[in-house]
Amino acid sequence: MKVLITGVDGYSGWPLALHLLARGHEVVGLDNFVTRRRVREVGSWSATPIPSFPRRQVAVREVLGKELVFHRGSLTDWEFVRNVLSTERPDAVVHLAEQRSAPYSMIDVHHAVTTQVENLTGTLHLLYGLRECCPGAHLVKMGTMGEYGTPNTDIPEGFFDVEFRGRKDHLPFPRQAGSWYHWSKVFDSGDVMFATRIWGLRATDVMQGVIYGVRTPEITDDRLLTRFDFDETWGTALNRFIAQAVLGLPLTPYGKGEQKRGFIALEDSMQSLTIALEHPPSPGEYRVFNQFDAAYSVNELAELTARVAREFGLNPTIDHPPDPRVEAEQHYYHPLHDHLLALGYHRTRELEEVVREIFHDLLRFRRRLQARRHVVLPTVQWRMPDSRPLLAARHPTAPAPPSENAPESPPAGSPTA
Ligand code: USQ
Repeated sequence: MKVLITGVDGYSGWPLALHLLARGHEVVGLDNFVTRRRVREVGSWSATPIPSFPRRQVAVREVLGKELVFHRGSLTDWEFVRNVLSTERPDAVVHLAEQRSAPYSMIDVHHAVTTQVENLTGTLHLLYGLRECCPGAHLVKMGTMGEYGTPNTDIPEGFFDVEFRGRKDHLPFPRQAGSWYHWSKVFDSGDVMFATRIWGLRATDVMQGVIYGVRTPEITDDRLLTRFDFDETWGTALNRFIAQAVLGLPLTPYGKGEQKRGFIALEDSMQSLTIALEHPPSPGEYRVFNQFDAAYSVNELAELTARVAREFGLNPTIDHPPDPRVEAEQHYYHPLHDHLLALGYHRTRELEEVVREIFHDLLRFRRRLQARRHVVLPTVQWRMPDSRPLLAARHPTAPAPPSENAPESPPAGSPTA
């Protein structure tokens, strides 16, 4: 099968290209390298050294003996999208080319607007491009488990049966995203679902949990490594905890640290996406996969990281800085994830062994972490600077609003929710 990967230079786009090539698929990649530029914008870099894309292509040729065709450009450019799709006519498109950082989208109005305009424009261009050039192609769209938020009920895979005032229906499960970034994915989901309905396109919307790990079986040479971000904006909590341990900094589960998320190893994420590709939906079908293996709280991640760190002679402490995000710090979390299992998916990697593997790699690149240690602590705030009354009104569990005589702002550093 011929697969177009948008965002092929990214954290999961790159190992997916290697994996599909190794399985004998034809792979075409597309990217505009904006993640590399934006990581530089926040003063950081990947802990793993990432070669330029032409060098990556040479490495693929030399190590895997395969050709990776590449188009440089942005999905926000309609002519570029139409040109790539009409030239390549792929059987499937895996759409990973989106601004993927929640904190980046929360920096200010410009970052919020850029995130939503870019993400939604890219998806709409792809949908129109598919309609015009290859309507039979299967779109595998990277969404996020964060679209659902943390409701006090189980979370189905996309849809659920509902009965209201005596009438029943099968409807999309409510979305309650937690950042402008996560909301962009919600809007994307609506657009993809609508396009399947009106044009008969076929699509899989992948509600991806947090991915962890730097290695897949195809990454047998350092030139094939994928990126590893650890700064406050681009690094996920687990990446940051491991980097903090290597740097001798305290680990930072925010607030109470009982925020739970679904997780999947990089290698198993590749397996899931491949299963989705090799079992396409029917024309007109919009299906949703909740793609994760197990849920962990950030406290559990911090404790596991500290335990594995000790095997490497490191002895990190665990700190609990105030949560810079507006999110439930303690909540029920039970999403379902049966659709992939029904297609033969099985977990192959355990969290602890992968954390150990990451330590092995990061210790080799310790100097690169040290050179950027100043970007690890959180600075991006979700809430208004003076937001206690607003939060208290919306969240019954938030501290009571200050009395009229109290100072307008809480003292610096005090928890606010
Ligand atoms: N967190 C900490 N300490 C830190 C960093 C984060 O406690 O130092 C907490 C956050 O407050 C949050 C949780 O860890 O409660 C997860 O945050 P994260 O930065 O690891 O991940 P998130 O912002 O949710 O986004 C990541 C990817 C995103 C993907 C998403 C999947 O960056 O692209 O869509 O995971 S999911 O979380 O399922 O929505």
